[in-house]
Amino acid sequence: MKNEKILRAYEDAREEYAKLGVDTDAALEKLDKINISLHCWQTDDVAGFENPDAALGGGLQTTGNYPGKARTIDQLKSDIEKVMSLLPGKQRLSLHAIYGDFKGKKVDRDQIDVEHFQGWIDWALKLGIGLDFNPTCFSHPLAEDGYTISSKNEETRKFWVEHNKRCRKIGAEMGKQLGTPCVNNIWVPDGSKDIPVDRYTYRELLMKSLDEIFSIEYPKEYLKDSIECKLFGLGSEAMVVGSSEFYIGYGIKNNKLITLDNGHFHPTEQVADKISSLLLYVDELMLHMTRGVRWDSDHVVIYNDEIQYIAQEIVRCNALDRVNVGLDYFDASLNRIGAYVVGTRAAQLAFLNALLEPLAILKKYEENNNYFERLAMMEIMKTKPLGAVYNYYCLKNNVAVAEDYIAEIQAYEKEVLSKRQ
Ligand code: RNT
Ligand code: ZN
Repeated sequence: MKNEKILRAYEDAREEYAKLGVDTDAALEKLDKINISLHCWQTDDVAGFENPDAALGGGLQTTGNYPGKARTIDQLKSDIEKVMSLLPGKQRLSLHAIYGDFKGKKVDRDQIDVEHFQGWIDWALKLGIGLDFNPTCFSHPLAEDGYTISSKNEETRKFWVEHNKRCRKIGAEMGKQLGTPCVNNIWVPDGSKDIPVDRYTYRELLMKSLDEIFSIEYPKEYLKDSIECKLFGLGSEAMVVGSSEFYIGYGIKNNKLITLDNGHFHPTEQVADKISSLLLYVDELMLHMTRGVRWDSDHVVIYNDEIQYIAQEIVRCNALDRVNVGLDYFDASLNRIGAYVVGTRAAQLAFLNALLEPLAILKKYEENNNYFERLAMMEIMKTKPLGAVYNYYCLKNNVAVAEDYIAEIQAYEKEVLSKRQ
């Protein structure tokens, strides 16, 4: 797209929004502060570097066999750098514990330490980005029976507690060295395929393990602890130990961040509606933005209603500084760089859309019971020139505008991805 055209379109858009009392420049400034955390695991279908050919466990499933996935740390770094070069604004990277630099040695999960992630920290420092972290409580022989930190086998439970403790230590070190707190997000697959009779003991064990894991305190400027619930997974259809009620209870009692993955609820449940309630009880939230198609399928995020409602709710609650935004999906059936760029841009669009809402007008309508007017204005906003504002944001950030990024990704595929074995 021609630069003058983009600028002209932006000028028109700015005027149009200004008529409704909305300042587009201010909205872009706020958007710029949302550093979306890119999940490293879309680069390689959640394989990691312990053994890239190991089977994915924990009820997670990638489908597809698109060529070019990252098989080494250098490839992953190169892919993420490419992704970031195609995105306006600044991002973070969220690593899973299996993505350490193990130098070809077998380092079991209860043995990992900062040294295995120092290379990542150095790289992040060079790029000027923050890192987030995730214990990997799946794809491991000791997770095969479906239970990790809620296991009734004491040895197994202890193993996973140790893994989680080490992850917090690593996360805190990332936060310390990088000068931006690392969100360490705990998600465990623990659950039962068929109807259990003793849910209570498993949940009691989960609570006990979390207490042990969190027994060491780290400064908030280094580490933020987050816990992620799930309704069901493949092989845990009848019960997930870490349910929504469990983690909301635990999170409120212990002031932990609650992670809301919008693929982890009943399909008709609106995750957006949970935000205002949780924000009254915990300091911060973490988002795993994803797209479930009929189930928790983790399709690439698109600019759909669900994502828009979530972003709107956060902005309407004036809580941008209390919500850590991350992505979580893994589609192996398409160019993985493209998957990141499409998904991250969709999330950015959702936040921009939310920031361009004429909130003062809408609130006034609501307070005066002008419900037709409120509904009409929300409908009218749907066809406002949001794209023109986002294009301008891309131009300002020197990244490909609109469809121009498609060709850039195709070129990277030709030059880099297609040459990988
Ligand atoms: C699984 C959770 C979890 C994982 C990642 C890989 O259902 O969403 O966040 O996707 O840890
Ligand atoms: Zn998730």
